[in-house]
Amino acid sequence: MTISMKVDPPVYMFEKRKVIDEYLLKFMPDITKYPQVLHEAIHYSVMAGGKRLRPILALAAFEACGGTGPDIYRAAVAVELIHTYSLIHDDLPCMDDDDLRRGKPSLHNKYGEAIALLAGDALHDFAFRLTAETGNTKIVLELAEAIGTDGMLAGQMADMDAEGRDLSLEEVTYIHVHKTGKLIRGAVRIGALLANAGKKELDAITVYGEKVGHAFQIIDDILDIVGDTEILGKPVGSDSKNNKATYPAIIGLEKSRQIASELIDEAIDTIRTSVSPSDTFVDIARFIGGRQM
Ligand code: GRG
Repeated sequence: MTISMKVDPPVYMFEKRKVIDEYLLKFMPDITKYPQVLHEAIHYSVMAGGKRLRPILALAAFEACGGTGPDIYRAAVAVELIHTYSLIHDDLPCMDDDDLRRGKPSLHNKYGEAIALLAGDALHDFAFRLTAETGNTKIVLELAEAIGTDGMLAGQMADMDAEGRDLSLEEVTYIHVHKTGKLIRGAVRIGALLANAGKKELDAITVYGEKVGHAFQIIDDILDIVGDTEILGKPVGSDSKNNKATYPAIIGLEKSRQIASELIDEAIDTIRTSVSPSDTFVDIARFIGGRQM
């Protein structure tokens, strides 16, 4: 498989994205209630679009492990709310200072920095409330670990520490695996844990999440150079503007494409040999490998 080829999202992703959007609207706060402006800001960011990749992966893992019942929607929405929270804070002037997100002005541009900060905080609260409502403490812990100081926050901190320094590929990999990979890994594990997956399935799904999560960020680095701002909904060239160490900056575009492609193939192999014969995971991995958005 070549990952420079455009791969459209599989039908599964279109269908589940619609379902996730419905549940997002259902579980988010009432926009007419005080503090309206904060609730509006939350809706603005969450409903601005987005691929809904992480909640879709949580659903796919749940289904592949034979899960049933509605709790998965609370868990999947929680993961998307945390993801949106990370995007809002990542765009702030004190972080990447990006003006565009999901094709619209980033939240602090529209509502100001203070509201953007509080909207992120509120999304964190809503996310943990939703996971707690499932009564499954394993997934509450999984989410906390995915974003904590050994998860996404560690990646963001390492990313900030790296500014103005030349990094090794190993150091960039640490950033990618933590900043982006841990939430994707957490998403599939949350789906599997909620479905009471056995050890063999959970281990395979974990490896799948790690590999597609890592590939996802390498492709993000590539798209920051060769992507299209309109399709991506965020500015290209942000990494070089912010002097970020990326895979292409260290090893070039071709080698970066090759490593991402290998990670996708490995993720597919893992899932084919260890989890039920669903093609959903394979299709999603291929989409990640060939994504233009
Ligand atoms: C939320 C715990 C927590 C901390 C905030 C700012 C920060 C600390 C972390 C930044 C994490 C971050 C923004 C990583 C980048 C991940 C990434 C490649 C995002 C783009 O994801 P897509 O393409 O976006 O799935 P859409 O818009 O489609 O949802």
